[in-house]
This record gives sequence, structure tokens and C-alpha cells, in this order.
Amino acid sequence: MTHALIVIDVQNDFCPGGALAVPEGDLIVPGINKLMADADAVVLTQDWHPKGHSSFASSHNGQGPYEVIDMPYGPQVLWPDHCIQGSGGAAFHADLDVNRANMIVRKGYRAGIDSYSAFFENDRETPTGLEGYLRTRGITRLTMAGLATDFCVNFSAVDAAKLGFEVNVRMDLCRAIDLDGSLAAAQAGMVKAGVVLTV
Ligand code: VGL
Ligand code: ZN
Repeated sequence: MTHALIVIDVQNDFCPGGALAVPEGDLIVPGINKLMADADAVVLTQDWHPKGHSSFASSHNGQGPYEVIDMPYGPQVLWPDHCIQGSGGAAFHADLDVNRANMIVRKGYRAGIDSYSAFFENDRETPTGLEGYLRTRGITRLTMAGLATDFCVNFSAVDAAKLGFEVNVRMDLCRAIDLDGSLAAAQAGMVKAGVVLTV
């Protein structure tokens, strides 16, 4: 059985001091680096938005961050501007061992659609290509860690389980945004999808 570590969005904007800082987001970096040694493949994901992205509150008149709007593909939380392509905020945390990465998947690069999951954009059907990469490498088992537990980790883990991968989320190496109970909902949804949560 071939095993990949999927490191979700360990980027400066999701760490303390960043534009969409996740509390303690930086604390998970050393533990994630250690996990890389046990993996046959290491994949990093990188949230990668153009300026004026439709998931930014600043792109919608009269709307503020963390409000929810209806997009053609469904409800969308509006975020502070973050992870702008090529910016320091979009860069990986300086201590993340990026040299170990075999593959970097960028997502959220289309102006009109967000992408929480490493597998599908928020229309839930446009693929990122990660599934093909993993399958052609014969990978069946995934360990996931990163930011944020309740958004990009959650969507990635549930999609992976639905696609038939065996998925373990290292909750101890994830941190959450936690909007209106989103962390509890994410945990329940991951368990329901068959994801194993390691606390
Ligand atoms: C994320 C909100 C917006 C994440 C990305 O990485 O969980 N959350 N963009
Ligand atoms: Zn984003």
C-alpha cells in the first residue's frame, strides 16, 4: 500500500500575523516536517488566488468578511483578502520543509470560484488533478494535516474518502478557523465519510 502525506495550505496568511490567521497555525509545522519522513509521496497544497478573487469580501459591495453569499455554485463564505498569487502571504511557512515535496497543488486560482478541497473546486465537480496524480502513482492511503481543519482540510479529507482513498487526518497537526460551530460540523462530517481522525 502506497502512502502519501497531503499538507494543506501551510501558508503565511493562515499563520499568526497573516491576513486570515488561524490561531496556532504555525505550531503544527515541526510535526508536519517529521511526518514527511514516513511518506512515499509528499504533496503540498497552496491556496493561490488572483487579486479581486470572488471569495474576498472586498470584491462584494457592502459585504464584510465571514458573511455568506450565494454564488452560482452554492453558498460561499467571504474572506479577508488572502493568499494572493506571488505574495509573501501565499508563500509557504518559512520552516515548512518544502524541499521534501514531490508535488505542489495550487487551488483557488480561478477568479469566479473558490476551492477549499485539494481535489475539487467549490462547484464540487471541477477537478484539480490531484486524484489523477495519486492514482497514477499507485497511492491508496493518505495522511492529511494543515490549515484550516474546518475548511480546506475538511473538504479535502471528505472528498478523498468519497473517492475511495483510506484517509487519516492528524487533528493534532491541524488548526481551525471555527466559525459558528464549523469545527464540530467538520469533525462530524469527516467521521461520517469514513475519515479516521487522530487526535
Ligand atoms: C482556506 C478559507 C479560505 C483554508 C482557504 O485553507 O482552509 N480557508 N481559503
Ligand atoms: Zn482561500
